Amino acid sequence: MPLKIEKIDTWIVDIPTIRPHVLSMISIHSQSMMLVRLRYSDGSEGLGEGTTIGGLAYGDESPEGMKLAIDRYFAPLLVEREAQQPAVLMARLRSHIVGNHFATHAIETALLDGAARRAGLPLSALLGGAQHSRLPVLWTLASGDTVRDIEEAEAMIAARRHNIFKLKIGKRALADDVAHVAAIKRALGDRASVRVDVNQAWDYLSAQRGAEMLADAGVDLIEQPLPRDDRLGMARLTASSPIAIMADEALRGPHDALQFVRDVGAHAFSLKPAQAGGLFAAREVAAIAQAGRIGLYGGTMLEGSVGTAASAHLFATLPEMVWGTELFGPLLQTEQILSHPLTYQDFALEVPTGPGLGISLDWDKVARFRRDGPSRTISGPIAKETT
Ligand code: MUC
Ligand code: MG
Repeated sequence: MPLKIEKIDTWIVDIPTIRPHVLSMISIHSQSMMLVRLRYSDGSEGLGEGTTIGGLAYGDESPEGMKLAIDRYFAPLLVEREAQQPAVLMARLRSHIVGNHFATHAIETALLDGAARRAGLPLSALLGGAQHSRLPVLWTLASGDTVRDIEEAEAMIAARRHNIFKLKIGKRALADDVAHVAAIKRALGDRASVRVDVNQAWDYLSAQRGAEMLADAGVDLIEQPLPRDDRLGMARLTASSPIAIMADEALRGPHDALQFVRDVGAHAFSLKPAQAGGLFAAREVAAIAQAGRIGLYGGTMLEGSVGTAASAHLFATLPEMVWGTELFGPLLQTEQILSHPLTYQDFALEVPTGPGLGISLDWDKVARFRRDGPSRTISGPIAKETT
């Protein structure tokens, strides 16, 4: 009997954050994750996640849009199809669907999770094999308040959870932002690396001034200072900045990565599987970065446990993440929706080792945080909604 996908379920879960998370374009108080589950004809399953930040404030896909795209357009292309080879199904999707990188990533993760679980292997094994069992993880200080941020950083260092911090800036005047960052760096000194993420908020002049001022304050890196389409500005800034410049929002897959290596330049790439269009597309971005001698950093869209585990499996297969990772999404949420939470200790995330993503959802928690009823795909009604 050929293996088939029988059914695809999608849900949105909304989980509150432990405190407001203030970015230049939006402040969030809860995180919304679109979860997808594939059910196969042999009874096996695969899980995936599509998550962004602040609805449509960060990128051009929302959790609601991803759910709709999968229910209405992806599912009919997959259900009842022979499903032994994920690559064949992904090629089918790509020939019918343009863009939709986050939804595509969620489905690809679920296909790979399913295949790896059936093979009894961790997902990293399907991606070539893990070279690392632990990944260094930074923490983002983004309460919007300097004193609170310093207290938070001190608590993280004391608990040996994080000693690299990223500060979200770009919302306030440049001088105020720099004063905030400098106060935090002064308080932490050599005990921590401090970086900033501007999330595209500056113009070129502010970025040029900002880079000088932040270098004087002891900051190590500036992430996406300019609008994502300002390639000329990024090129000039990379050439002149006294500290490292990282591309994030500007990287929407291998073609952007190639252009950066060829024409623009950056000192570092934030590798985000969802932004790239999937784990394999992100691996191509990583390969291009490596060929272009650009340092890698494991980025996040503040995914929950499923998406974070997927990224961890990919990042574990890469030779070196020079700038570490920011796979802390589940810790920003009040609860992890897993039977056994991901392990963070000694400044690192332990890469799950069980079959597939190496995690299992706690269905009671999923039910508690689910926004609406389950979707119904063309294969018929769902027998039991929460299992
Ligand atoms: C981003 O732009 O990098 C990652 C960490 C965080 O606090 O926000 C995200 C998005
Ligand atoms: Mg960023």
